[in-house]
Amino acid sequence: MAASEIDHADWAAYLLAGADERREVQAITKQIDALPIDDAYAIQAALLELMLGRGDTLAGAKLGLTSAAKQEQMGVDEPVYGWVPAASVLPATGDVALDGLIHPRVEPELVFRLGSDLAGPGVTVADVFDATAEIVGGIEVIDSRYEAFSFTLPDVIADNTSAARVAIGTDGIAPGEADLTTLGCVFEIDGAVTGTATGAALLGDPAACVAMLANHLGKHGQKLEAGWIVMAGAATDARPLGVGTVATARYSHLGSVTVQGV
Ligand code: 0L1
Ligand code: MG
Repeated sequence: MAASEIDHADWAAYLLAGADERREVQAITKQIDALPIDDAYAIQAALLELMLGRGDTLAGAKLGLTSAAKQEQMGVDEPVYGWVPAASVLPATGDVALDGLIHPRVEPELVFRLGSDLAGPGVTVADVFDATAEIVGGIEVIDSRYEAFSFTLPDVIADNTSAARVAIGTDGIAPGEADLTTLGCVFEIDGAVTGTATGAALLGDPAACVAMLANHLGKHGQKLEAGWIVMAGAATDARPLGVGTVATARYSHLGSVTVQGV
């Protein structure tokens, strides 16, 4: 199939069926000649439309692949963004039911909760601070719908950047209360440290990641909205979440977030 003939709604339904039926699907790029990035985001938008059409609402947006650790783990070299459905948001501590997921992994996230809209172009780090009500820690559960968690950049964009669940911490700080570039995270699986990082691992500054997303969305007439959460991306690589696995992200200034696979 040539790129110009890509049916975005069809591919979105293909990915959603994989998620619904809890089965891996073949990467789109293994089935067509080329998947341009714009088409990949169009599939992602169609996927979101399907989810919202079922009664879900939008809780926010996410960045992915904003750290060297994640880019190296997944073999891709640029950041991506996706959407956070409200049904995917979990409390700071608790169980993650694995019976609805395919091959989940967990990763720590810095999360911005917006108090006012952020509309690009021209959004700066100072604007992000002005628009942010609080910054909290989180753990994202990612779950690629693709076979063996393996994909190219356009594939993962189409698949809403592997978004599946996110547990959001409660010990937030106001912007400016701590230096986000030196804010630390220790990520543990079953009590063993698997990764450590500071906010600077996220393209130098987590707030700059959020500004980048607002500016990118602004080019397409979209904005980050008041009340949304915006995930800046993982600073460490992601780890498998199995039944009984306990994942804890301990943040300086932001308390801890713990999830357990059940
Ligand atoms: O949130 C993320 O970093 C996901 C980006 C997509 C790559 C992946 O599935 O790890
Ligand atoms: Mg993530």
